[in-house]
Amino acid sequence: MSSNYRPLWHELGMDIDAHDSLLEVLNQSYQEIYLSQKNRPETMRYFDFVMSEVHGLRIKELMDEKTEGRKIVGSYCVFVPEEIVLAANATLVGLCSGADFAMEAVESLLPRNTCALIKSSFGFKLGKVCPFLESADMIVGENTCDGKKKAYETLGDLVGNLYVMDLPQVKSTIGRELLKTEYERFKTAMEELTGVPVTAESLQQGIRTVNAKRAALHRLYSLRSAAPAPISGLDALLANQVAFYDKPARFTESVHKICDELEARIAEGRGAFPKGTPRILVSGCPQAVPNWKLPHIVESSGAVIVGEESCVGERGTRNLTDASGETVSGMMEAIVDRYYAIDCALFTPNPDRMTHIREMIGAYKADGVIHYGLQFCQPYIMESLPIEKTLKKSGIPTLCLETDYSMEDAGQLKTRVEAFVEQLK
Ligand code: BJ8
Repeated sequence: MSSNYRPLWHELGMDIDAHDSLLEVLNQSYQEIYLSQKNRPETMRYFDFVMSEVHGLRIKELMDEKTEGRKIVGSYCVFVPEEIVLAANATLVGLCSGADFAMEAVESLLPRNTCALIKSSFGFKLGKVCPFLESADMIVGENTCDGKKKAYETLGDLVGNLYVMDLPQVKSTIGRELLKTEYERFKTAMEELTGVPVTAESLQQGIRTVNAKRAALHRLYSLRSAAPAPISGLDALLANQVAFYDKPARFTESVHKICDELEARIAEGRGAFPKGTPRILVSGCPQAVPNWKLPHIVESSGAVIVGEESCVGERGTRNLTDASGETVSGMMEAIVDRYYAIDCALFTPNPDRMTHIREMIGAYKADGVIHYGLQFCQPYIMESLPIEKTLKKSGIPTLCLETDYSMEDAGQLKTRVEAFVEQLK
């Protein structure tokens, strides 16, 4: 990463030394995990470039957008509708929450037994090391799990521009009504932030842009059903992660380029791993940049990941929004329908998630499932128990893992994953 961007980081009020040390760790782990992979598609080079410029060129682009009068909106959850953000002439970026930082300071504000994802979002703020967070004109939090809900009360004091969106917990007529009301309120908040009214034309364009991005990812997912798998789970996860902060149109084009290459690989019978490598579906908590711990362990233990049932994966992207509406209210209904279908474990009950896991096992010819739970994440860990029971009853090997962002348990996890992979062979 070039240090040419130091003046920019200064301008954003970041802690340059702390940021340097974070980047060093990030670069090192990217080198070790990503650049050491064999049989990578050539087209992944674009994503290597994006990663090397994640706090550089991309931030420069966002700052240029701000100079031109566009607003930047940061979010922590896939319930924040990008279509509305784009329609109001703003840019949505996902906020970093995939690495531990400033943990001592974090634990003076949050209980120790808070999940790593929430702690990470606090650590990046307290350490002043996330240029996305620092450049955002509005940060959107959402009332999902209890941890996030209560943590936003404290985060609000730290960031000053936090907007909290309420979300339903039960899928019912009242639940849908609540989501609709909240999305209307969010649309108004976006219009106030940017001074740009959402029109039928801009909303339709927003829907089309986001649909195109998701459709490109769908194409990528479907190619992973080939045997041998043409791309590693690590690389596919990276594409899912980059989707949260790259320019939508450029991202879409880059994913299609990977897909073109993967189609050629499939035609030649070439894979990222040899034929017969056990195929694993990962299901559970989101894996945000730079959390590559589990896929690295799995793919260095003789297996390949063929799908992610996760918000950084298919839970976040699988549905498109109906773009056929002609009025703002008609398209807002379509947006509500699209997001209301997300099967996050915050919902009770949440049967759609089990159905989706089964569909993915079939579609990607998975030999087994690893349930990935972040320590102290009650919603996903609670759901992992019935999921494990149901899958095992159907004869699908399942391994439930609970971990955090530290590497302390890496050896122990690797032993368990290796034993699981042996079982699949
Ligand atoms: S839609 S999964 S992105 S809420 S890991 S903070 S649940 S204790 S991240 Fe999520 Fe939106 Fe749902 Fe997706 Fe809480 Fe669990 Fe931590 Fe979590």
